[in-house]
Formats: sequence, C-alpha cells, structure tokens
Amino acid sequence: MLEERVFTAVGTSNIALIKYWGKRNEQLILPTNSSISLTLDENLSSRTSVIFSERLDRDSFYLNGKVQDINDGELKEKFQIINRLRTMAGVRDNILVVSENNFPTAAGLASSAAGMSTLVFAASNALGLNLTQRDLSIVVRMGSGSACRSIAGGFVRWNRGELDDGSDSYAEQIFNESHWPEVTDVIAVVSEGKKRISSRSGMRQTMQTSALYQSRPQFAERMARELAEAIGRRDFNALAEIAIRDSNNMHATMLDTYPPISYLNDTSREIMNAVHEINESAGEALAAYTFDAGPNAHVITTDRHIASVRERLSEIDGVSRLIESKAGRGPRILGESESLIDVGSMLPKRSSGDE
Ligand code: 2P0
Repeated sequence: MLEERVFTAVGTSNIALIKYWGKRNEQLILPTNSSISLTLDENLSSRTSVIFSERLDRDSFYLNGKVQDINDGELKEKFQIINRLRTMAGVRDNILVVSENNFPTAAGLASSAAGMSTLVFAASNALGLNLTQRDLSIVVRMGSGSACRSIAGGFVRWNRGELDDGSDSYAEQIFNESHWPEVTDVIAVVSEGKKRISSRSGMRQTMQTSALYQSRPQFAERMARELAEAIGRRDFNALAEIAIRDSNNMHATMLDTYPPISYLNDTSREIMNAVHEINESAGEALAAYTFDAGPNAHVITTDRHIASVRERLSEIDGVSRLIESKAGRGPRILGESESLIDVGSMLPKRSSGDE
C-alpha cells in the first residue's frame, strides 16, 4: 500500500515556435512532425497537489476551486493518464487532484500543457515511479501532446519519432534556460468572442480535409532543424522568420480545413501587421509573433526591445492585457506548506479563491 502523502508540484506552459498540429497515431498521441517550444516561466504556471488514498471512494479533480466532471468528454480521455500511471506503479488507490492556474484558463493560454505536465509530474512522484525525463515526457505525451514539451526548461524539442509504439517520440531539452536569457515572450491577451473548437478535434479535421496539410509535416520538420541551429547561434533574425512562417503555415492549413477553422481575429491580424512594421522600420527583426489555437499573440522579442514592443501592442484595440515571460526551468516539487489539499477532510484547502 502507498504511504498517504500529498505531493505538490509547480509546472509551466510552453509556447511552440514550431507547431504540432496533427497526429499519426491518435491513441498514443504521435505527431506528424517534430516541434520546438520555449518553456515559459512561473508567470504562466499551474500548481497541482495530488494524493492517492484508499480512503477516497472515487477519483476527483478540482481546478481553480471548482470540481470538474472527469467522466465528461475530452477531460475523461485526458484523465486516462492517471490509470496508466496507476498500472505502471501497481497501485489501485483513488486520487484527489487539486490544481490552480495563475493565468486565465479560458483565455486559451495553453493551460492544458501546464496542467497536464504538472499533474503527471506530481502523480508520478507520488506513486514513487522513478521516471527518466525521457520516460516522463512519453507518459505526459499520452495525456496531451503539447504538454510533453513542458517537462524541461529552456528550449525543448519533441521528436516526431519513427516507431509505431511511440518509444522514440519524446521531448528533450535542446538548450537550457540560460542559453539565451534575453529572449522574452510578451503575450498579448486578446478578448475572445465565440467559443473555439478544441485543438484535439481541430487538428483531426485539418488532417482529414486540408489539401495544404499534405506539405506541412515536411515543411515543419525542415523548419525545426533550421530553428534549432538558429537558437544555437542566438540568431534572432532567423528565429523570427522561422517562427512567423511556421505559425502562419499552421494557420493556413486551419483555414484550408473544411469547414474552415479560424482561431485568429482582427486584433490578431493587427498584431501581425504591427510586428512586421516594427521589423521593417528597424531593418532587422526585433520581434516575432506566433499564435496557438486562439487569438492571443505570443510576441517573442529580446530585452532591448521589450518596452517598445509593449508600447506598440498596448495601443492595439482588443488587446486586454500583456503578460511577460522568460524561459522557465521546468516542473519542480514544492514543500508541504504549498499543498492545496487538506488531508483531514480529503478536500481542497479553503483559499481566497473560494469566496
Ligand atoms: C502546439 N497546439 O504545438 C500546438 C500549436 C495548438 C497550436 O499542441 O490532442 O492540446 O491533447 O495532443 O496538445 C494544442 O494541442 O492536443 C497544441 P492533444 P494539444 O502547441
């Protein structure tokens, strides 16, 4: 039997500079191309406490103070990862998960990457599974693809892999968080009108219907090789062009999906124009934009240009808030005083967020 103990971890989101959009195996979550991301810092983090106990009569999950229905849809699919971990550890106890994001979950800021990577990190520690970073990334990947890149800090590559069993499709750090400390992500939170289609179903529809998608895996694979070299030599001009082109390539396949998927809105497009204007008037790249499955812009820049980029972005109508992030260092276990679980009642601790 497992010792009854709370494990608490903090982990962060990541922003893909080479995007993952499409699976070659849906069950194992194997991607059609490699992707590269920057792990973000604790300005975009998830804190998660877990406990396995025979006193719990079922699994439960609280997010930002609210109980979640883990038998519903995609959450049910993603929560299967807990069964996988229990099987690996030979444990049958139920789990209580209490998680808090310090950034707006609904704003489409890849909260699932922070949440899933932190959950698997905390739960695998609680189960005493001594996973290598590679194996940890493989387990996280089976929960949610993009999350597997949040298992390490700095610049991380999720290798496509060739094998059918997915054992060579893992994430690894290619440069640590100190390699290029000037690089900063200025996130422009853009207000969203309508509900988005989930990434999981969006990428399936793109693969099924987009003619342009045929050329995407090869293009992204080449961009991934070039980006890794550009980061290695700290070449911001090259990083900017590659990141912009890859983001636009992915969004072009979304628009080419039938019925079309469009995550960007007018504010997003205004931000794109602003970045090109900034770069053209400087005669070199000072900033790059990249967009995930939502209208929020991640504007990548360097220390010298943060202030002017922020100023330009805050002038744009529809930008509600700017969040800044450097390269983060990956997930870590926190001390007992940081726990979100009250072991006596086996419920979330009361927090100011409950009121
Ligand atoms: C990425 N995105 O590389 C891309 C760019 C969104 C756009 O990975 O089905 O939540 O759980 O593997 O990881 C979002 O998709 O999808 C995503 P699943 P996921 O970050």
